Amino acid sequence: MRWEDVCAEPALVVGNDGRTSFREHGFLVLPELLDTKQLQPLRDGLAELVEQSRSLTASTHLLDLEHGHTAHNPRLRRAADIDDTHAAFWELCSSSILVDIAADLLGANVRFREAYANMKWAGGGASVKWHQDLAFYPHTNTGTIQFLVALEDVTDEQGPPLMVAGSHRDTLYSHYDDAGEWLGAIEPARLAHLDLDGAVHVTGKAGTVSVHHGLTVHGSATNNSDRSRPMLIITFAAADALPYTAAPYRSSHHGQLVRGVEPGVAHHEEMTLTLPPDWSAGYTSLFDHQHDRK
Ligand SMILES: O=C(O)CCC(=O)C(=O)O
Repeated sequence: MRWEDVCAEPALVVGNDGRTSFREHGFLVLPELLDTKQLQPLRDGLAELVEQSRSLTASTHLLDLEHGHTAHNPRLRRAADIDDTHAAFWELCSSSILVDIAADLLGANVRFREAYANMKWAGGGASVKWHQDLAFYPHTNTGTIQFLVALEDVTDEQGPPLMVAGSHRDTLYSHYDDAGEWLGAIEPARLAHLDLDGAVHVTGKAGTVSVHHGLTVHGSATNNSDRSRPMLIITFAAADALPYTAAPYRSSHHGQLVRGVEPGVAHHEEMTLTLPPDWSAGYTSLFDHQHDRK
C-alpha cells in the first residue's frame, strides 16, 4: 500500500505524529507499552522453552544454542516460531495492541510473518551485527515492520537494540561478503557514510516496545552485564507485500492475515533487491551466520 493510502485511515495508536516520526526516522519507541500482567505469561512461556533447551546438546532449527550451553547452565540464544509454543505468544501476535500499531504503519490489511525470542544472556550474550530485515525476506514492496518487545528492563550495559535513524531511506545493502558468502549482516565498510556511533539506543523499562521499518539498519552489542536481556521479535507485512523467497521461519501461522481482508493485489515498489540464499534448503539462525561460521 502506498504511504498516502496508509495515512488515509486514522492512526489509532501512534497518532499522526507517530506516523510522521516513523516515516522520518524508520522506527518508533513506545515506552512501557505492555504492563506486568501482559508480560508475565510471555515470560512464563519463554521460561518453558529454556527448560526444554536443557535436554539439547546441539542447536535445532527452532532452538539455537550459544557456545557453552549445558543442561545445568542453559544458554538458549534464540527460540523461533514461538507463536506455535504458547497461547500467550500467539495472542500477542494476532490480537494485541501490536496489531493495531501494525495497521497504523502498514495499512488496514496486515499479515503475520514470524515471531521469535532472543535471550541475550548475562555474561556475554551475543551481539547482533548491523543488518536490515528485508535482506532476509525481500518483498514486492518495503511494507514490513519488526517489533522488539523487552520482557525485562533494558539498560545500556545489556546490549540494547541500536537503530540508525533515517537509514531506511537508503537502499537494501548486500548481506554477502565479496566472495559471495552470506554473512547475515552488512560489512561495516558499506555503511561508512552512516552515523553508526549516533545510533539510537533503545533502553527502557520492561514492556518497552520498539518497531522499525524493514530497511532500517539496526543491531545490538554483546551483553556483558550480569542481567539477561530477553526480547521478543515479531514481524508483520502489509498484506499486499508478497515475499520473493522462502521464509527463514514458517510457523503454522506464517502468512496468516491478522487484520483486514485479503487485498487480492500485490503492490510493487521499484528497487533492486539482492536475494538471500534459498532458505527452503534450511535456515539455522542469524547468530549462526553472523558469528559461528566465521
Ligand atoms: O536482539 C536484538 O538486539 C536485535 C534483534 C534483531 O534485530 C533480530 O534478531 O533480527
